[in-house]
Amino acid sequence: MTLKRQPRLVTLEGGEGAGKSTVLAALAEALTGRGIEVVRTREPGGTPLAEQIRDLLLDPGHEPPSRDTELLLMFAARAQHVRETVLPALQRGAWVLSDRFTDASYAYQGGARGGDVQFIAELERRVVGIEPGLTLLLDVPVEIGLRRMRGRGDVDRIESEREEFFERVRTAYQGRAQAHPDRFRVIDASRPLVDVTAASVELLHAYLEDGQ
Ligand code: Z5A
Repeated sequence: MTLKRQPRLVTLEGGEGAGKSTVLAALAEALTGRGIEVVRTREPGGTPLAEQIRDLLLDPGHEPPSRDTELLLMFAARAQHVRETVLPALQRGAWVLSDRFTDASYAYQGGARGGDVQFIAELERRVVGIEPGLTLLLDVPVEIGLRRMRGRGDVDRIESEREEFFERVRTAYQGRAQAHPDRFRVIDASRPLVDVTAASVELLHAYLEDGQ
């Protein structure tokens, strides 16, 4: 079973402090400015149940999940998100902008935690079944991203990992982008946020002009 590409599903990926939140808002504005209906969402999360799973995964107050538990909870949340939020929106003709999607599991649970990538691919095929038409990877050196993130205050369970962990996340994301050049666009997110946002919006416009 192959993944069904969804041209109106656009995902944002990147390490910590890459600027995804700001960029996502600008992309949504660019689409609504063209009269397009947009659903903004995130992973883990995006439905009430998936948001509860997010809390289990990220709240440092809970028992730390094992590597497999973390992976399976990410996919449990994603299964719910895809069925209850993403697919219904796409089916009615809306665009979906998601702050992270399956590539994050390859980067964090695969690359950084050393999980079995074949198993992740199997879960992706069986549980998700779809892939984005466009993925913007906001790529920032780990040191810069962590400085930004820590400057912001509260850190969740995964954010409190060591620097090497985030280096592995970055390397895995870069590998995903190289392996899927047809849907990935890599943006240098070490620049000022206004430039990162402008570059991202420009890529979205180019994607729209290409007729996706
Ligand atoms: N996770 C996983 O392990 N597996 C999965 O399959 C999925 C997720 C889907 C989600 O938490 C966590 O779950 C995430 C991956 C894991 N873990 N970590 N760590 P989240 O959604 O809360 O975490 P996040 O996606 O990393 O959020 P973030 O750190 O907030 O990233 P961001 O949205 O890219 O950053 P931001 O809020 O836009 O910016 C952060 C700060 O940096 C803020 O103060 C900005 O003003 C500043 N910033 C951003 N860009 C710039 C630039 N260019 N210049 C200056 N300052 C900047």
